[in-house]
Parts: sequence; C-alpha cells; structure tokens
Amino acid sequence: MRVLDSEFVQGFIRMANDGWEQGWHERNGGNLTYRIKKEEVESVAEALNKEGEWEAIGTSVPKLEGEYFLVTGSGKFFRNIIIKPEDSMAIIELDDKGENYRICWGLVNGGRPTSELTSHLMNHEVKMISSGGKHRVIYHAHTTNVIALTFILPLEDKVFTRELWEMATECPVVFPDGIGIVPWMVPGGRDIAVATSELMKEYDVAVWAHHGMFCSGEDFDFTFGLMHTVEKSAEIIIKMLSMRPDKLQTITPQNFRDLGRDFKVTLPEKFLYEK
Ligand code: 2HA
Ligand code: ZN
Repeated sequence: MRVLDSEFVQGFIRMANDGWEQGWHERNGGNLTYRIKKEEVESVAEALNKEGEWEAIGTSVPKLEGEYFLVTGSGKFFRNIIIKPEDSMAIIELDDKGENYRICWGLVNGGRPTSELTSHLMNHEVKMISSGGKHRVIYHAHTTNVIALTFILPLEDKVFTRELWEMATECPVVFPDGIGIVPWMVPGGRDIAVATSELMKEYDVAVWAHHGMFCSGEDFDFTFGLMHTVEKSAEIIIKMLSMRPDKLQTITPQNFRDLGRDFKVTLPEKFLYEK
C-alpha cells in the first residue's frame, strides 16, 4: 500500500492540521510522533527504504528497539503538512539498541526528524511501559492559554492541576492523574527530555513553562482531545481572571470526590487540598 493511503498516516495528517487550525503551531512550532503498529508497518513495507544511514538519537531508548515511528520534520511547518506530507514528515526505524534511527520514508527534500526527537522517544518509552503498550502518540504544541498561565501561576503540579480541574467538570475525568510542570529549560536537548519523561511516569500531560505542552495518548483522538481539553480549561481561567481576580464560587474538593466516585476515577488527594 502507498504510505499516504494508509489510515494511520491519514489520521496523523488530520490531527496535525487540527492543531494548526487551533492556532497552536505558528511557523515551525510543535511536533507530533506516532509509534506505528506492527501490522501497519507490514502494510507499507514495500514503500520503506531500508538503506538509509543510521543517525544517533542522542539518548538510549532500549525498550523501543526495532520500533517504527511516523514523525514530523525539524523546521517543517504544521500548516504545510496537509498539502505536502512527504516533504513535512518521515517514517523512521530504530536500531536494535534503541540508540540510532534511520529514515525509511518521507522528508523527500531532505531534513531531519523533529528537533524534539529525544523528548518524544524518551516519552514514548516511558508511556509504552506504563500503559502496557497502549500509548502510541506523543504531541507537543504551543498552546496559547496554557503558556500564558505559566507566567502567573506558581509552577507546581498541584496548582496547575487543581486550577485546570476547577474550570470544567469534565477535566478531572479526562486527566484524573493531573498534570506535571517542567520549569523553563532549553528545548531540543536531553535535559528537558529527561525532566519531561520523569513527569510522564505519573502524568499524561506535561507543561513546559513559557513554551507549551506535551501530551501522550493511545490514539490520535485521545491525544488531541487531551491537549484540547487542557488548553480549553486554561482559556476559561484566562477569561475568568479577566473578569474578576477571584472566584465567587467553584467546584469544591468534596464535589471532586463525589465526581470521582460516580465516574469511577481515582483523583489523588494531593490535588484536593484546602485553599
Ligand atoms: O519548533 O516546538 O520545541 C519546534 C518546537 C521546539
Ligand atoms: Zn516547542
């Protein structure tokens, strides 16, 4: 099958374009990667080039040995993915140590996988293990309202989680484990990748202060939906704070406990502190 005809590639392109339309991907901002299923790799096997040069990942992800990923390209614009996907993204294969990758398809005009490949692959490894193999999508976006909040809220997991939960009743059901905060760090390197993947052991969402968000999920719908839900909640905080500096009423810790019981989600007590 042609790579571009396969459902997983179409799903990837649609998600990338949805992110563009949300306004989360100015210029070359953001990146998206998908751990391809074995049967999906087989379905496009004849279109994959296995002669490419191996390149160092910059870290070691041994649990991902031999895995294939569909990834956005470094310096490529999300805005262009829908019109020139073969220029904007690539399929890469990892070697048997999880230390090197090679390009098997895409990036037809040259280029490299996303500048955040180290963060993506370290997060994939952590989430593949913690989800028993279910999580396949890692998504980084420059979500306007969450970024704005990182200038005015303390950079603490418990503050962001609680404030975001309070803004929309469905939030604790969509991200019951909460969200983690990475303080400002230089992007693109191993240090920010290590810090993010540490948080991803506990959470499906990590905020990069003054930069954006990372989300992990099982498929394109869940991962996009997660990013969208967190960002929408942040938008409500901004609107709320723009109207008045404090809340007249809100969802209380006991309301959250009642919600958790009826919706069968465990909400950690550390987020249900008295203010
Ligand atoms: O430009 O978003 O974090 C891509 C990025 C780097
Ligand atoms: Zn970024």
